[in-house]
Amino acid sequence: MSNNILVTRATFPEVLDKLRGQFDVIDNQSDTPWSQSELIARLQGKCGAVTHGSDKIDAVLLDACPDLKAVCNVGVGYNNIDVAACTKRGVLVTNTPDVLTETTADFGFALLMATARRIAESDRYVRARQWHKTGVHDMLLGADIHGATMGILGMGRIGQAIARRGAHGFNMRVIYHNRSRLSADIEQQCQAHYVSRDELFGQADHLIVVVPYSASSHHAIGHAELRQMKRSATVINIARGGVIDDAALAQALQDGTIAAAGLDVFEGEPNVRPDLLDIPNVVLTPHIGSASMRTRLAMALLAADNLLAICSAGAVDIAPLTPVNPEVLTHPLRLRA
Ligand code: 8YV
Repeated sequence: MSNNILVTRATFPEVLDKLRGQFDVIDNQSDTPWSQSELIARLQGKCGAVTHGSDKIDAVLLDACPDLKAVCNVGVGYNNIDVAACTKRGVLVTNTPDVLTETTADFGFALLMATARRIAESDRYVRARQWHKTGVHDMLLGADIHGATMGILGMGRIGQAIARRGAHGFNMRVIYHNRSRLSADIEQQCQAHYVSRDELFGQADHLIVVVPYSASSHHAIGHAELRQMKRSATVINIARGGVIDDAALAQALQDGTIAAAGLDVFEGEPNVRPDLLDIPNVVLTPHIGSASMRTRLAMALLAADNLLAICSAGAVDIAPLTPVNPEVLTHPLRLRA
């Protein structure tokens, strides 16, 4: 096995130091985006890669990079990777769950509060020197968080962490919809009640979307779902662009179908629909859900540790910490030699 690896985006010095202890590393500290063909060219002769959401790892790339054995993504989501194609070719995929759960839940809550209480709009108002009279009784009125009904679409680790914040910190009624219902124990810990999709959209005062992106969650929220919601409702997307139909959302915000939205992720990011940029009742952030100093470092170190576990010279047990397709391990003949 070669001892060469690729780190596709800029990362922390301590992550590179750790990797350089074992591998010959090609990095991208200038953070220049690479096209698919540039990525393929740079992956030649590499046994592993630390990848990011912006890297598309598909069958074409895998076939063009026969030495590649491990794809260690920095992120809990991995919809940039064709996992089935990796598994078929014996390529291990890893992600970075757990280390970002609480940080991302904090952010989801922050975005909810900023949206419902119109904080970004208020900031723009003050900066625009429009605040001329104090004590105006109906200035920038928003919606309460405490005591409201929080709807969560997608009840994985991050959804559960948001539910705990809502139920225990803000006395919210928490309802959720998920592919599968949680155990009674976890429902109890989160104080969360399972409801149908229709009930979720119909009852939520604040809807938080935390469902992973896949073909089946594409446009899970579009015109029809938005029309089911209360006119006073807010919608928060910290999952992935494409789970919400952004065009339908923009229209719903403009015509008052819902009250407000907070978006950290977008279809086609970093490009944002121009109409969203001009709508006042939407808070926009540039995909920073996991972006605390400590968590981004922990994510990158976990990706590095996964790569070390898989590709280290002389590794006896190939045991990545957080594999996405561990079935590759149980078919050692399929693991690329
Ligand atoms: C990004 C995320 O991956 O974990 C995920 O799935 O979406 C984020 O944390 C982050 O931008 C790291 O590059």
